[in-house]
Formats: sequence, structure tokens, C-alpha cells
Amino acid sequence: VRGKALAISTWNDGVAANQGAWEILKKGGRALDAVEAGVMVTEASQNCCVGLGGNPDRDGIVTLDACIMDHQFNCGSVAALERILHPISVARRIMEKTPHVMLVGEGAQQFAVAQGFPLQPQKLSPDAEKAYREWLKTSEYKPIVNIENTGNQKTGPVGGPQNHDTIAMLALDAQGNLSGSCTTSGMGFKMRGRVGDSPLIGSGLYVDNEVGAAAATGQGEDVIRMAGAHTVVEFMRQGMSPEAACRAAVERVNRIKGAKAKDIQVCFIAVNNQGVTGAFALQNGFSYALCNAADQRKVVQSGYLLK
Ligand code: SD4
Repeated sequence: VRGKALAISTWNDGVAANQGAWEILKKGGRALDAVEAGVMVTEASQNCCVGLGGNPDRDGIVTLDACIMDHQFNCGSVAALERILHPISVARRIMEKTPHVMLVGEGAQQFAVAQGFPLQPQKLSPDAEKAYREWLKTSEYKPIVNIENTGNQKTGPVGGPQNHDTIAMLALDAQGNLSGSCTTSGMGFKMRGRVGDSPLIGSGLYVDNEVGAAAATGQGEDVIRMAGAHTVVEFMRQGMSPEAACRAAVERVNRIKGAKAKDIQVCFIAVNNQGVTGAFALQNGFSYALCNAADQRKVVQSGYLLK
């Protein structure tokens, strides 16, 4: 599929991330390099909710989760990582330099430092500081569905300026290879030690080069219980389009959650090995950014189940 290079990523912040990926893809570079460079843009941006600028856990500490997967089932993952600017690069280093897939917490930080990643100061961004202070007034953990695109930013997690915490990116390169990445500060004000779907291969992200790739955002617990991204890829393997596969996975979440489905948001993006992209969400308000040779800054509104 030469010439079909593309990147898609979750939410509107994906537009900027896609630019980072496109710098690599447009020169015929590898999807793996593109998905790393792309989400690094978001991790580094202090005014976004992903990375060290994101909301802390309920003890006031920012803990980061990320994973990366290439076209040959190589994968790396990091969870509950503190004080490192680019968890996605640590995940890639775990994939490339260790016999393991996943490192967590203190051990992950030790590995990162040994690999030359600088330890950043333990300090909340101004937005996160404000949101945390606000949250401390009630200290109630109650995830609220993502409604990023409805313009009602106040209803995000307890006064936070943005109400998602994750970027997931999928890319197809000019050689026809797929890769994916996912990085997050996790659900704001989570319990200390809580890990979501984003760093879990098969839940937050999955890539099978013969079929396609998928990634998730939203309520991580409900993505984990149905192995979200892997499920989407398996639906594509059965012949579904990327959008139909995302929809079928969302329908499964809805069945599992029953009446409680209305209280959560779960969203999937997918691309097949022909470069067809798609998405689907449980609730209104999800979008993904698409970048290819024809269109570099496109935002696509996702379909959703609960009308
Ligand atoms: C998590 N899935 O930690 C992530 C959160 C997320 O937009 O996607 N927020 O559960």
C-alpha cells in the first residue's frame, strides 16, 4: 500500500500529534518511529492532560502509563511511571532493550534513568494543581463521560480544563506496516497504584499487521474487562470494516455494563491493513484526528451508540 501512509489519533489533540508523526511518514519513515514521535508531542505539551502536565492520582502524584507495538508483535509497556517526560519512549526502550514487555513503578523509573531519561521535578502543572485542589474539597472519585467536543468543558473530571487524559495513535507507513502507541496520565484522582487499559497490550492497543490495528480511550476498567483493542482487531479479522469492528466492541461494552453504560464513555479507533480507518464510541462527543497525504489536519466525529 505504498503511498497510503497515514496516522490517526484520539481526540482533537491528535491533530498536533499527527503532525509529529507525519514528519516521519511523509519521508517514507517507519510507522513505529511515527507513532512514538507523534504522541511525544502531546506528552511534552504542558497544556494538555496527557503526560506530566496531567491530573495526579488521589495522593497528588502524577503516574503515567504507556505502550507501543510494531508490525511484528514486538511490544513494550510501562505503568505507574513517575517523573519521566516521555513514557512512550521508555516503553519503546523496554521493547527494544529488555527481554520483557512491561515494567512498572519504581523498577520502570530505575530503568528509565539508567537509559538516560532525566528525572523531572515532582510538580503539578498549574491546571492540574487547580483541579486537584478542587477535587480535594470532596475527594469523590466519580469518572464522568468524556464530552470533549460539546464545548462543555466544565463537566470534565472535577473542573479540569480538559476531560480526557489519553492519546492513542495508529499509523500505516509507506511500506504497508502498521504500528500503534498509547500514552496517558490515567483517570484523574485515581487510587494510588491504579493502572488502566492504556499500557495493557490487547486492551488499550493492539496491532496485527496482517489485519489491522486498534486502540482505546475512555473508562479503562471497562476496556480491560473485554480486552478492547484486541477484540476490535479480531472483529476486523472476521471481515468487519474498522468502524463496524469498533461498533461491535462498543456494543459488547454496552451489553456488559447494562444500565450502567450511560455513566461511562468508551471509544475505539481502528485502521485496517489497507489504510481504511474508523472509530466508534459509547457516547456522543468522541472524535479522532486523521492525517494523510491528502489531508493533514482532519478531525472526524465518531459515531456513537447511546442516542
Ligand atoms: C484510563 N483509558 O486510564 C484511560 C483514560 C482515558 O481519556 O482514556 N482518558 O483508563
